[in-house]
Amino acid sequence: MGRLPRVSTFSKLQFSKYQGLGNDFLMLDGRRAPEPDTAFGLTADWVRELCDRRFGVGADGVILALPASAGGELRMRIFNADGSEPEMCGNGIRCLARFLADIDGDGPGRTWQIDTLAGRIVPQLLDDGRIRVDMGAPFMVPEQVPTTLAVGPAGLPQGELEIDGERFAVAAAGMGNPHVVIPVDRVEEIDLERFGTGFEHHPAFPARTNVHFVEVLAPDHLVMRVWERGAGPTLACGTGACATLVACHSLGLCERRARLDLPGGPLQIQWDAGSGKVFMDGPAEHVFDGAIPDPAAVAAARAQAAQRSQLPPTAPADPAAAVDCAKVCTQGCIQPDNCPNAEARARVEALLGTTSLDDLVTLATNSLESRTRARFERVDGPMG
Ligand code: ZDP
Repeated sequence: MGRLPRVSTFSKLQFSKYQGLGNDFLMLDGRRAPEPDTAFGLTADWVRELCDRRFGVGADGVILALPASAGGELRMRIFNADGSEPEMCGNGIRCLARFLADIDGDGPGRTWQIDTLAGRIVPQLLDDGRIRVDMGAPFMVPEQVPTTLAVGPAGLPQGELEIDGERFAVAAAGMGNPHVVIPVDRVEEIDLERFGTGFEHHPAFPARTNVHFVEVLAPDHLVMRVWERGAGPTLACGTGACATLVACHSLGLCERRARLDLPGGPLQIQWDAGSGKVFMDGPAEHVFDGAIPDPAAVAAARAQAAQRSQLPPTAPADPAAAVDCAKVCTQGCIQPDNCPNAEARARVEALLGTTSLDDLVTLATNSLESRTRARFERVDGPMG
């Protein structure tokens, strides 16, 4: 895993970090992105680098706010820490609502019509600062989860699965993304590392799955532990909490409205009998703002570097042969395959290609200021 390149070398990409019950995300605002589908030049590799908690910024995922794609106000794309792109995310869409409210200065009552791969999702800012999300109706038809488990007596995909020699009675439901729910007597006794990945990659789930062990404390109070598809153990999963309530109510284990305790804190979930929709209430908090090197600029420079490393070693530069680009290459480089200044030119092109005029001016001003300061210090000794 490569190190993230220095921000100062490339133009910057502003991001903000938000978390919902410790499920944390890097938010990028691309609502005015000219090319939404390639906005930010994000690749799976780049998402993995960013989300790495030691070599990167660290997060469970990356969320993009983009122009609408299906008649909504905007579109949300989410990427898991492993670079995969799931259909929906519950804690993430609450973080997105809080992020937009913070940027645009929205207050309680504000709702957003958000297009996602799981359809239209509608978060609303509540008076107490939490966010209520209309998560839509759950998916309980095997193909829609997707799962190969057949619909059982409880009206949703059910069955027995064996993981690492242990048999578990499970149920499955979708919230646009897949979830397997495993009722157990005591969640804290479950070896998540041993069983989590086994369920995530079980053939009964062709698109992999999120995994939730749940213990019923009371008809309106459940406690769960989460192993997420593409992220591993997390402190909370909003779509998972919704799927867990739907599964547990269908199995007759809880009411249609319950508090779900996750390692990161509680969510209030309600499965409305009339509309068939699931509603989730929970917090979302800003953590910090930062800047990362613009992936497009880094990719361009890395491609250049890779290209250069393939070039046959150039004859040692003959100073006599040194070319003054400014004078000679006015109509473009005269020896593009062997230009002694290729490195500098590539960096300038990358910088010019991805830096706004304002940023360029700031850069120039800063460097002029620091050079002037240095000159004065050389002449008169350090400034008091
Ligand atoms: O479906 C998946 O691959 C999930 N890992 C997506 C992220 C879900 C999330 N944790 C949530 O809260 O629903 C953001």
